Amino acid sequence: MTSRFYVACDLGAESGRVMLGSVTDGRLVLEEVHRFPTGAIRIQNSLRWNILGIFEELKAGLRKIAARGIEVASVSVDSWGVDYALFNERQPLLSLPYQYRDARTEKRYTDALENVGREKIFAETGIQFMSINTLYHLIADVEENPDVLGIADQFLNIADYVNYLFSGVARAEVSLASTTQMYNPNTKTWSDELIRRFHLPERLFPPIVQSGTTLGPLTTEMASNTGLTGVQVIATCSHDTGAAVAAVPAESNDHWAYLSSGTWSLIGVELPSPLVNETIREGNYTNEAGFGGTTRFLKNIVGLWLLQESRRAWARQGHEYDYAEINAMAESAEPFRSLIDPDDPRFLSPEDMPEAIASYCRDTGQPEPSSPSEFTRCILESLALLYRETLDTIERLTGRTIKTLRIVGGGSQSGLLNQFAANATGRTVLAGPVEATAIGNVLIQAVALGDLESLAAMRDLVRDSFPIDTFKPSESQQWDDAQQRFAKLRDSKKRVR
Ligand code: LFR
Repeated sequence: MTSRFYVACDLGAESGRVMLGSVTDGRLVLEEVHRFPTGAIRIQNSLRWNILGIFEELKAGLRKIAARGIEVASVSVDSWGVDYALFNERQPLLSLPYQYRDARTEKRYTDALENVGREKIFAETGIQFMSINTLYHLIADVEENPDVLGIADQFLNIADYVNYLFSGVARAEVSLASTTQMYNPNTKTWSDELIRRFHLPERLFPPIVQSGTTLGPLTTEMASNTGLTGVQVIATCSHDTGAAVAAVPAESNDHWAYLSSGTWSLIGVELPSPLVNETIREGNYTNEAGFGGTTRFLKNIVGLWLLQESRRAWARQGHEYDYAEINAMAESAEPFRSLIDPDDPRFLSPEDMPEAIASYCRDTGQPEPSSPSEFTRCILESLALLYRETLDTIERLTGRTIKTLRIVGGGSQSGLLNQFAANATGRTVLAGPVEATAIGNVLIQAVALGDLESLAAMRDLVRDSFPIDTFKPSESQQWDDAQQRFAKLRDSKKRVR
Protein backbone atom coordinates (compact mmCIF):
# COMPACT_ATOMS: atom_id res chain seq x y z
CA MET A 1 0.00 0.00 0.00
CA THR A 2 1.34 3.42 -0.98
CA SER A 3 1.70 6.04 1.68
CA ARG A 4 -0.56 8.92 0.90
CA PHE A 5 -2.10 11.60 3.05
CA TYR A 6 -5.81 11.72 3.79
CA VAL A 7 -7.56 14.40 5.82
CA ALA A 8 -10.49 13.64 8.12
CA CYS A 9 -12.62 16.55 9.29
CA ASP A 10 -14.44 15.13 12.28
CA LEU A 11 -17.27 17.16 13.79
CA GLY A 12 -18.60 16.22 17.22
CA ALA A 13 -21.14 17.91 19.46
CA GLU A 14 -18.36 19.28 21.71
CA SER A 15 -15.40 19.74 19.39
CA GLY A 16 -14.24 19.51 15.81
CA ARG A 17 -10.89 18.21 14.59
CA VAL A 18 -8.85 18.22 11.44
CA MET A 19 -6.81 15.02 11.39
CA LEU A 20 -4.08 14.00 9.01
CA GLY A 21 -3.72 10.30 8.30
CA SER A 22 -1.20 8.24 6.40
CA VAL A 23 -0.12 4.62 6.31
CA THR A 24 3.55 3.94 6.89
CA ASP A 25 5.09 0.48 7.21
CA GLY A 26 1.70 -1.17 7.52
CA ARG A 27 0.53 1.14 10.30
CA LEU A 28 -1.88 4.02 10.31
CA VAL A 29 -0.42 7.24 11.67
CA LEU A 30 -2.89 9.87 12.72
CA GLU A 31 -2.07 13.42 13.67
CA GLU A 32 -4.41 16.04 15.09
CA VAL A 33 -3.64 19.22 13.17
CA HIS A 34 -6.40 21.48 14.43
CA ARG A 35 -9.06 21.31 17.15
CA PHE A 36 -11.84 23.75 17.97
CA PRO A 37 -15.05 23.89 20.01
CA THR A 38 -18.31 23.29 18.13
CA GLY A 39 -20.85 23.65 20.97
CA ALA A 40 -24.35 24.82 20.12
CA ILE A 41 -25.45 28.41 20.69
CA ARG A 42 -28.58 29.55 22.53
CA ILE A 43 -30.15 32.39 20.60
CA GLN A 44 -33.70 33.83 20.67
CA ASN A 45 -35.06 30.84 22.53
CA SER A 46 -33.58 28.33 20.14
CA LEU A 47 -30.53 26.14 20.00
CA ARG A 48 -28.38 26.42 16.84
CA TRP A 49 -25.05 25.47 15.31
CA ASN A 50 -22.63 28.14 14.19
CA ILE A 51 -22.01 26.17 11.03
CA LEU A 52 -20.12 28.96 9.24
CA GLY A 53 -17.78 29.29 12.22
CA ILE A 54 -17.20 25.53 11.98
CA PHE A 55 -16.54 25.87 8.23
CA GLU A 56 -13.95 28.60 8.93
CA GLU A 57 -12.20 26.44 11.52
CA LEU A 58 -12.02 23.54 9.08
CA LYS A 59 -10.46 25.81 6.49
CA ALA A 60 -7.95 26.99 9.09
CA GLY A 61 -7.01 23.34 9.70
CA LEU A 62 -6.63 22.66 5.97
CA ARG A 63 -4.45 25.77 5.65
CA LYS A 64 -2.12 24.47 8.35
CA ILE A 65 -1.66 21.28 6.33
CA ALA A 66 -1.08 23.17 3.08
CA ALA A 67 1.48 25.39 4.84
CA ARG A 68 3.55 22.30 5.64
CA GLY A 69 3.74 21.47 1.95
CA ILE A 70 1.99 18.13 2.44
CA GLU A 71 0.48 16.64 -0.70
CA VAL A 72 -2.99 15.54 0.28
CA ALA A 73 -4.88 12.94 -1.75
CA SER A 74 -8.33 13.44 -0.31
CA VAL A 75 -10.49 14.95 2.40
CA SER A 76 -13.78 13.93 3.98
CA VAL A 77 -16.12 15.32 6.62
CA ASP A 78 -18.08 13.34 9.20
CA SER A 79 -20.44 14.67 11.84
CA TRP A 80 -23.14 13.84 14.35
CA GLY A 81 -26.43 12.77 12.82
CA VAL A 82 -29.87 14.23 12.14
CA ASP A 83 -29.18 18.00 11.94
CA TYR A 84 -29.18 19.76 8.59
CA ALA A 85 -28.69 22.98 6.65
CA LEU A 86 -31.04 24.49 4.07
CA PHE A 87 -29.66 26.22 0.98
CA ASN A 88 -30.38 27.07 -2.63
CA GLU A 89 -28.40 27.77 -5.77
CA ARG A 90 -27.81 31.42 -4.90
CA GLN A 91 -27.68 31.29 -1.11
CA PRO A 92 -25.13 29.07 0.63
CA LEU A 93 -27.18 29.04 3.84
CA LEU A 94 -30.80 30.02 4.44
CA SER A 95 -31.00 29.75 8.22
CA LEU A 96 -28.83 28.75 11.15
CA PRO A 97 -29.14 24.95 11.50
CA TYR A 98 -31.05 23.87 14.60
CA GLN A 99 -29.34 21.73 17.19
CA TYR A 100 -31.18 18.42 17.58
CA ARG A 101 -31.95 19.11 21.25
CA ASP A 102 -34.00 22.19 20.39
CA ALA A 103 -37.41 21.80 21.98
CA ARG A 104 -39.30 22.65 18.79
CA THR A 105 -39.76 18.98 17.92
CA GLU A 106 -41.38 17.87 21.18
CA LYS A 107 -44.97 18.46 20.13
CA ARG A 108 -44.36 17.58 16.48
CA TYR A 109 -42.89 14.27 17.57
CA THR A 110 -45.90 13.18 19.61
CA ASP A 111 -48.31 14.50 16.95
CA ALA A 112 -46.47 12.64 14.18
CA LEU A 113 -46.58 9.36 16.07
CA GLU A 114 -50.26 9.84 16.73
CA ASN A 115 -51.21 10.87 13.21
CA VAL A 116 -49.17 8.47 11.12
CA GLY A 117 -48.38 5.86 13.73
CA ARG A 118 -45.20 4.23 14.97
CA GLU A 119 -45.93 1.13 12.92
CA LYS A 120 -45.86 2.97 9.60
CA ILE A 121 -42.80 5.10 10.42
CA PHE A 122 -40.83 2.12 11.67
CA ALA A 123 -41.82 -0.15 8.79
CA GLU A 124 -40.59 2.52 6.36
CA THR A 125 -37.28 3.28 8.09
CA GLY A 126 -36.32 0.75 10.78
CA ILE A 127 -35.07 3.68 12.85
CA GLN A 128 -35.35 4.22 16.61
CA PHE A 129 -37.93 6.75 17.76
CA MET A 130 -36.30 9.89 19.13
CA SER A 131 -37.69 13.39 19.13
CA ILE A 132 -34.32 14.63 17.83
CA ASN A 133 -34.66 12.88 14.44
CA THR A 134 -34.58 14.97 11.25
CA LEU A 135 -38.12 13.96 10.37
CA TYR A 136 -39.59 15.92 13.27
CA HIS A 137 -37.36 18.94 12.61
CA LEU A 138 -38.47 19.01 8.97
CA ILE A 139 -42.09 18.87 10.11
CA ALA A 140 -41.34 21.84 12.39
CA ASP A 141 -39.85 23.71 9.41
CA VAL A 142 -42.94 23.02 7.30
CA GLU A 143 -45.13 24.39 10.10
CA GLU A 144 -43.15 27.33 11.39
CA ASN A 145 -40.64 28.28 8.66
CA PRO A 146 -42.63 27.88 5.45
CA ASP A 147 -41.05 31.02 4.02
CA VAL A 148 -37.50 29.72 4.47
CA LEU A 149 -38.41 26.23 3.36
CA GLY A 150 -40.21 27.71 0.35
CA ILE A 151 -37.00 29.12 -1.11
CA ALA A 152 -34.77 26.16 -0.19
CA ASP A 153 -33.64 23.87 -3.00
CA GLN A 154 -32.42 21.16 -0.67
CA PHE A 155 -31.45 20.13 2.80
CA LEU A 156 -28.20 18.36 3.60
CA ASN A 157 -27.18 16.83 6.91
CA ILE A 158 -24.23 18.58 8.51
CA ALA A 159 -21.24 16.57 7.21
CA ASP A 160 -22.77 16.25 3.75
CA TYR A 161 -23.38 19.98 3.79
CA VAL A 162 -19.72 20.73 4.54
CA ASN A 163 -18.65 18.20 1.89
CA TYR A 164 -20.88 20.23 -0.44
CA LEU A 165 -19.22 23.51 0.59
CA PHE A 166 -15.87 21.82 -0.10
CA SER A 167 -16.74 20.23 -3.46
CA GLY A 168 -19.82 21.98 -4.81
CA VAL A 169 -21.50 18.55 -5.08
CA ALA A 170 -24.68 18.11 -3.03
CA ARG A 171 -25.17 14.45 -2.07
CA ALA A 172 -26.66 12.66 0.91
CA GLU A 173 -24.34 9.86 2.02
CA VAL A 174 -26.33 6.81 3.06
CA SER A 175 -25.09 6.36 6.66
CA LEU A 176 -26.00 9.93 7.55
CA ALA A 177 -29.23 9.79 5.51
CA SER A 178 -30.31 6.80 7.60
CA THR A 179 -30.24 8.90 10.79
CA THR A 180 -33.02 11.13 9.47
CA GLN A 181 -35.76 8.50 9.93
CA MET A 182 -36.70 9.35 6.35
CA TYR A 183 -34.55 6.73 4.57
CA ASN A 184 -36.01 3.39 3.57
CA PRO A 185 -33.34 0.64 3.85
CA ASN A 186 -35.31 -1.76 1.68
CA THR A 187 -35.86 0.47 -1.33
CA LYS A 188 -32.58 2.27 -0.54
CA THR A 189 -34.23 5.61 -1.29
CA TRP A 190 -35.93 8.35 0.69
CA SER A 191 -39.29 7.16 1.95
CA ASP A 192 -41.85 8.46 -0.57
CA GLU A 193 -44.54 7.36 1.81
CA LEU A 194 -43.31 9.53 4.70
CA ILE A 195 -42.57 12.48 2.40
CA ARG A 196 -46.18 12.29 1.21
CA ARG A 197 -47.77 11.69 4.60
CA PHE A 198 -45.97 14.60 6.23
CA HIS A 199 -46.38 16.95 3.25
CA LEU A 200 -42.66 17.51 2.90
CA PRO A 201 -41.44 19.14 -0.33
CA GLU A 202 -39.95 16.36 -2.44
CA ARG A 203 -37.36 18.62 -4.07
CA LEU A 204 -35.61 19.05 -0.70
CA PHE A 205 -34.30 15.49 -0.73
CA PRO A 206 -30.86 15.18 -2.34
CA PRO A 207 -29.60 12.16 -4.31
CA ILE A 208 -28.27 9.44 -2.01
CA VAL A 209 -24.77 7.98 -2.49
CA GLN A 210 -22.96 4.98 -0.96
CA SER A 211 -20.32 5.33 1.74
CA GLY A 212 -16.98 5.85 0.02
CA THR A 213 -18.16 7.87 -2.98
CA THR A 214 -15.75 10.35 -4.53
CA LEU A 215 -17.66 13.60 -4.97
CA GLY A 216 -15.01 15.51 -6.92
CA PRO A 217 -12.12 17.92 -6.34
CA LEU A 218 -12.16 20.84 -3.90
CA THR A 219 -13.78 23.83 -5.60
CA THR A 220 -11.35 26.36 -7.03
CA GLU A 221 -12.47 28.79 -4.31
CA MET A 222 -11.69 26.23 -1.59
CA ALA A 223 -8.36 25.37 -3.22
CA SER A 224 -7.27 29.00 -3.30
CA ASN A 225 -8.66 29.67 0.21
CA THR A 226 -6.71 26.80 1.71
CA GLY A 227 -3.71 26.39 -0.58
CA LEU A 228 -4.53 22.71 -1.16
CA THR A 229 -4.58 21.53 -4.76
CA GLY A 230 -5.43 18.26 -6.47
CA VAL A 231 -7.48 17.08 -3.49
CA GLN A 232 -10.57 14.89 -3.92
CA VAL A 233 -13.55 15.26 -1.60
CA ILE A 234 -14.93 11.87 -0.58
CA ALA A 235 -18.22 11.07 1.11
CA THR A 236 -16.92 8.34 3.48
CA CYS A 237 -19.32 7.53 6.30
CA SER A 238 -20.62 11.03 6.82
CA HIS A 239 -22.21 9.82 10.06
CA ASP A 240 -19.56 9.85 12.81
CA THR A 241 -20.91 6.66 14.41
CA GLY A 242 -20.83 4.91 11.03
CA ALA A 243 -17.17 5.85 10.59
CA ALA A 244 -16.40 4.77 14.17
CA VAL A 245 -18.03 1.36 13.77
CA ALA A 246 -16.11 0.78 10.54
CA ALA A 247 -12.91 1.32 12.57
CA VAL A 248 -13.78 -1.11 15.37
CA PRO A 249 -10.73 -3.41 15.34
CA ALA A 250 -12.76 -6.60 15.56
CA GLU A 251 -11.98 -9.97 14.06
CA SER A 252 -14.95 -11.49 12.32
CA ASN A 253 -15.28 -14.38 14.76
CA ASP A 254 -14.87 -12.78 18.16
CA HIS A 255 -18.60 -12.45 19.00
CA TRP A 256 -18.33 -8.75 19.44
CA ALA A 257 -20.62 -5.86 20.08
CA TYR A 258 -19.48 -2.26 19.81
CA LEU A 259 -19.99 0.75 21.97
CA SER A 260 -19.16 4.05 20.33
CA SER A 261 -18.80 6.16 23.43
CA GLY A 262 -18.96 9.94 23.49
CA THR A 263 -21.75 12.46 24.02
CA TRP A 264 -23.99 9.50 23.15
CA SER A 265 -23.51 5.80 23.82
CA LEU A 266 -24.21 3.88 20.64
CA ILE A 267 -24.24 0.23 21.50
CA GLY A 268 -24.98 -2.58 19.07
CA VAL A 269 -23.86 -5.21 16.60
CA GLU A 270 -23.08 -5.23 12.89
CA LEU A 271 -25.62 -7.13 10.82
CA PRO A 272 -25.71 -8.03 7.12
CA SER A 273 -29.20 -6.52 6.74
CA PRO A 274 -31.79 -4.56 8.72
CA LEU A 275 -34.00 -6.21 11.34
CA VAL A 276 -37.38 -4.58 11.04
CA ASN A 277 -40.22 -6.20 12.96
CA GLU A 278 -42.62 -5.53 15.79
CA THR A 279 -40.32 -6.71 18.58
CA ILE A 280 -37.52 -4.45 17.36
CA ARG A 281 -39.94 -1.53 17.13
CA GLU A 282 -41.22 -2.15 20.63
CA GLY A 283 -37.68 -2.36 21.99
CA ASN A 284 -36.92 0.91 20.15
CA TYR A 285 -33.79 -0.36 18.41
CA THR A 286 -32.40 1.14 15.25
CA ASN A 287 -31.02 -0.03 11.91
CA GLU A 288 -28.61 2.60 10.66
CA ALA A 289 -26.68 2.11 7.44
CA GLY A 290 -23.05 1.07 7.88
CA PHE A 291 -20.01 0.91 5.62
CA GLY A 292 -20.00 -1.71 2.87
CA GLY A 293 -23.75 -2.27 2.93
CA THR A 294 -23.74 -3.43 6.56
CA THR A 295 -26.43 -2.53 9.09
CA ARG A 296 -25.56 -0.87 12.37
CA PHE A 297 -28.14 -2.47 14.59
CA LEU A 298 -27.95 -0.45 17.78
CA LYS A 299 -29.53 1.41 20.61
CA ASN A 300 -28.88 5.09 20.94
CA ILE A 301 -28.63 5.88 24.63
CA VAL A 302 -27.68 8.95 26.54
CA GLY A 303 -23.96 8.71 27.10
CA LEU A 304 -21.34 10.98 28.57
CA TRP A 305 -23.68 13.89 27.90
CA LEU A 306 -24.75 13.35 31.51
CA LEU A 307 -21.19 13.99 32.65
CA GLN A 308 -20.38 16.68 30.08
CA GLU A 309 -23.37 18.72 31.19
CA SER A 310 -22.58 18.15 34.87
CA ARG A 311 -19.04 19.39 34.26
CA ARG A 312 -20.42 22.49 32.59
CA ALA A 313 -22.69 23.11 35.59
CA TRP A 314 -19.77 22.73 38.03
CA ALA A 315 -17.67 25.06 35.88
CA ARG A 316 -20.43 27.68 36.08
CA GLN A 317 -20.04 27.46 39.86
CA GLY A 318 -16.32 28.05 39.48
CA HIS A 319 -15.10 24.43 39.78
CA GLU A 320 -13.27 23.24 36.68
CA TYR A 321 -12.47 19.52 36.69
CA ASP A 322 -10.87 17.60 33.84
CA TYR A 323 -12.10 14.11 33.05
CA ALA A 324 -9.08 12.43 34.62
CA GLU A 325 -9.70 14.25 37.92
CA ILE A 326 -13.40 13.45 37.91
CA ASN A 327 -12.76 9.77 37.22
CA ALA A 328 -10.19 9.56 39.99
CA MET A 329 -12.63 11.14 42.46
CA ALA A 330 -15.45 8.85 41.42
CA GLU A 331 -13.27 5.81 41.97
CA SER A 332 -13.14 6.49 45.69
CA ALA A 333 -16.85 7.34 46.03
CA GLU A 334 -19.27 4.93 47.67
CA PRO A 335 -20.49 2.29 45.17
CA PHE A 336 -24.16 2.06 44.14
CA ARG A 337 -25.30 4.84 46.49
CA SER A 338 -27.90 6.06 44.02
CA LEU A 339 -28.77 4.99 40.48
CA ILE A 340 -30.55 6.79 37.67
CA ASP A 341 -32.26 5.69 34.49
CA PRO A 342 -30.12 7.50 31.89
CA ASP A 343 -33.05 7.16 29.45
CA ASP A 344 -35.34 9.35 31.54
CA PRO A 345 -36.56 12.24 29.34
CA ARG A 346 -35.56 14.79 31.98
CA PHE A 347 -31.92 14.19 31.02
CA LEU A 348 -32.31 15.04 27.32
CA SER A 349 -31.81 18.78 27.63
CA PRO A 350 -31.99 20.03 31.23
CA GLU A 351 -30.93 23.52 32.30
CA ASP A 352 -28.92 22.04 35.16
CA MET A 353 -27.85 18.39 34.86
CA PRO A 354 -26.76 17.81 38.49
CA GLU A 355 -30.11 19.19 39.62
CA ALA A 356 -31.95 16.90 37.16
CA ILE A 357 -30.03 13.91 38.56
CA ALA A 358 -30.72 14.98 42.15
CA SER A 359 -34.42 15.37 41.35
CA TYR A 360 -34.51 11.87 39.86
CA CYS A 361 -32.97 10.48 43.04
CA ARG A 362 -35.44 12.41 45.22
CA ASP A 363 -38.38 11.17 43.17
CA THR A 364 -37.23 7.56 43.45
CA GLY A 365 -36.48 7.67 47.17
CA GLN A 366 -32.70 7.47 46.87
CA PRO A 367 -30.07 9.67 48.49
CA GLU A 368 -29.17 12.69 46.35
CA PRO A 369 -25.55 12.81 45.22
CA SER A 370 -23.94 15.85 46.78
CA SER A 371 -20.42 16.04 45.38
CA PRO A 372 -18.96 15.76 41.86
CA SER A 373 -17.46 12.41 42.81
CA GLU A 374 -20.86 11.06 43.90
CA PHE A 375 -22.57 12.41 40.80
CA THR A 376 -19.92 10.90 38.55
CA ARG A 377 -20.07 7.52 40.27
CA CYS A 378 -23.86 7.52 39.92
CA ILE A 379 -23.66 8.42 36.21
CA LEU A 380 -20.99 5.85 35.31
CA GLU A 381 -22.57 2.99 37.26
CA SER A 382 -25.99 3.72 35.77
CA LEU A 383 -24.60 3.85 32.24
CA ALA A 384 -22.81 0.53 32.74
CA LEU A 385 -26.04 -1.06 34.01
CA LEU A 386 -27.90 0.22 30.98
CA TYR A 387 -25.18 -1.26 28.74
CA ARG A 388 -25.86 -4.63 30.36
CA GLU A 389 -29.60 -4.46 29.83
CA THR A 390 -29.05 -3.37 26.24
CA LEU A 391 -26.53 -6.11 25.39
CA ASP A 392 -28.76 -8.79 26.90
CA THR A 393 -31.68 -7.52 24.83
CA ILE A 394 -29.58 -7.38 21.66
CA GLU A 395 -28.59 -11.00 22.19
CA ARG A 396 -32.24 -11.91 22.48
CA LEU A 397 -33.36 -9.87 19.48
CA THR A 398 -30.60 -10.99 17.12
CA GLY A 399 -30.01 -14.53 18.38
CA ARG A 400 -26.30 -13.75 18.64
CA THR A 401 -23.97 -14.47 21.52
CA ILE A 402 -21.92 -11.48 22.58
CA LYS A 403 -18.66 -12.27 24.32
CA THR A 404 -16.73 -9.04 24.01
CA LEU A 405 -17.70 -5.42 24.09
CA ARG A 406 -15.43 -3.22 22.00
CA ILE A 407 -15.53 0.34 23.26
CA VAL A 408 -14.22 3.03 20.93
CA GLY A 409 -14.30 6.83 20.95
CA GLY A 410 -13.49 9.45 23.57
CA GLY A 411 -15.39 7.58 26.29
CA SER A 412 -13.02 4.61 25.96
CA GLN A 413 -10.42 6.73 27.79
CA SER A 414 -12.29 6.30 31.05
CA GLY A 415 -10.70 3.24 32.64
CA LEU A 416 -13.33 3.40 35.36
CA LEU A 417 -16.26 3.26 32.94
CA ASN A 418 -14.53 0.47 30.97
CA GLN A 419 -14.15 -1.58 34.16
CA PHE A 420 -17.74 -0.86 35.21
CA ALA A 421 -18.92 -1.92 31.74
CA ALA A 422 -17.00 -5.21 32.05
CA ASN A 423 -18.34 -5.82 35.58
CA ALA A 424 -21.91 -4.93 34.75
CA THR A 425 -22.13 -6.86 31.48
CA GLY A 426 -20.04 -9.83 32.57
CA ARG A 427 -18.17 -9.57 29.27
CA THR A 428 -14.60 -8.72 28.40
CA VAL A 429 -14.22 -5.09 27.42
CA LEU A 430 -11.63 -4.21 24.78
CA ALA A 431 -11.09 -0.46 24.80
CA GLY A 432 -9.71 1.64 21.96
CA PRO A 433 -8.97 3.28 19.70
CA VAL A 434 -10.04 6.67 21.01
CA GLU A 435 -10.07 8.31 17.59
CA ALA A 436 -12.17 5.62 15.92
CA THR A 437 -14.31 8.10 14.01
CA ALA A 438 -11.39 9.90 12.37
CA ILE A 439 -9.69 6.56 11.73
CA GLY A 440 -12.80 5.19 10.00
CA ASN A 441 -13.08 8.38 7.98
CA VAL A 442 -9.42 8.18 6.85
CA LEU A 443 -9.49 4.46 6.05
CA ILE A 444 -12.71 4.65 4.05
CA GLN A 445 -10.94 7.30 1.96
CA ALA A 446 -8.11 4.81 1.45
CA VAL A 447 -10.61 2.16 0.33
CA ALA A 448 -12.38 4.63 -1.96
CA LEU A 449 -9.06 5.50 -3.63
CA GLY A 450 -8.16 1.83 -4.07
CA ASP A 451 -5.30 1.97 -1.54
CA LEU A 452 -6.93 -0.54 0.80
CA GLU A 453 -9.11 -3.50 -0.05
CA SER A 454 -12.03 -3.87 2.26
CA LEU A 455 -13.69 -3.32 5.61
CA ALA A 456 -11.86 -6.40 6.95
CA ALA A 457 -8.52 -4.96 5.78
CA MET A 458 -9.37 -1.68 7.49
CA ARG A 459 -10.01 -3.45 10.77
CA ASP A 460 -6.79 -5.47 10.51
CA LEU A 461 -4.89 -2.25 9.99
CA VAL A 462 -6.54 -0.58 13.01
CA ARG A 463 -5.62 -3.59 15.17
CA ASP A 464 -2.01 -3.39 14.01
CA SER A 465 -1.82 0.37 14.60
CA PHE A 466 -3.34 1.20 17.98
CA PRO A 467 -3.06 -0.23 21.51
CA ILE A 468 -6.17 -1.94 22.90
CA ASP A 469 -6.73 -2.25 26.68
CA THR A 470 -8.44 -5.30 28.14
CA PHE A 471 -10.85 -5.18 31.12
CA LYS A 472 -12.04 -8.45 32.60
CA PRO A 473 -15.31 -8.66 34.56
CA SER A 474 -15.19 -8.85 38.35
CA GLU A 475 -17.41 -8.16 41.43
CA SER A 476 -20.25 -9.97 39.72
CA GLN A 477 -22.40 -10.32 42.87
CA GLN A 478 -22.46 -6.58 43.65
CA TRP A 479 -23.30 -5.77 40.03
CA ASP A 480 -26.03 -8.40 39.86
CA ASP A 481 -27.62 -6.86 42.96
CA ALA A 482 -27.34 -3.38 41.50
CA GLN A 483 -28.88 -4.62 38.26
CA GLN A 484 -31.98 -5.70 40.15
CA ARG A 485 -32.35 -2.24 41.69
CA PHE A 486 -31.76 -0.68 38.31
CA ALA A 487 -34.33 -2.91 36.60
CA LYS A 488 -36.93 -1.87 39.20
CA LEU A 489 -36.28 1.80 38.48
CA ARG A 490 -36.69 1.19 34.75
CA ASP A 491 -39.80 -0.94 35.27
CA SER A 492 -41.58 1.57 37.45
CA LYS A 493 -41.07 4.14 34.70
CA LYS A 494 -42.60 1.81 32.12
CA ARG A 495 -45.64 1.35 34.34
CA VAL A 496 -46.06 5.12 34.69
CA ARG A 497 -46.00 5.44 30.89
C1 LFR B 1 -23.08 10.60 17.86
C2 LFR B 1 -24.33 10.81 17.05
C3 LFR B 1 -25.32 9.68 17.22
C4 LFR B 1 -26.58 10.38 16.88
C5 LFR B 1 -26.40 11.63 17.69
C6 LFR B 1 -27.25 12.79 17.32
O1 LFR B 1 -22.22 11.69 17.72
O2 LFR B 1 -24.04 10.95 15.70
O3 LFR B 1 -25.07 8.56 16.42
O4 LFR B 1 -27.73 9.70 17.19
O5 LFR B 1 -25.02 11.95 17.51
O6 LFR B 1 -27.04 13.17 16.02
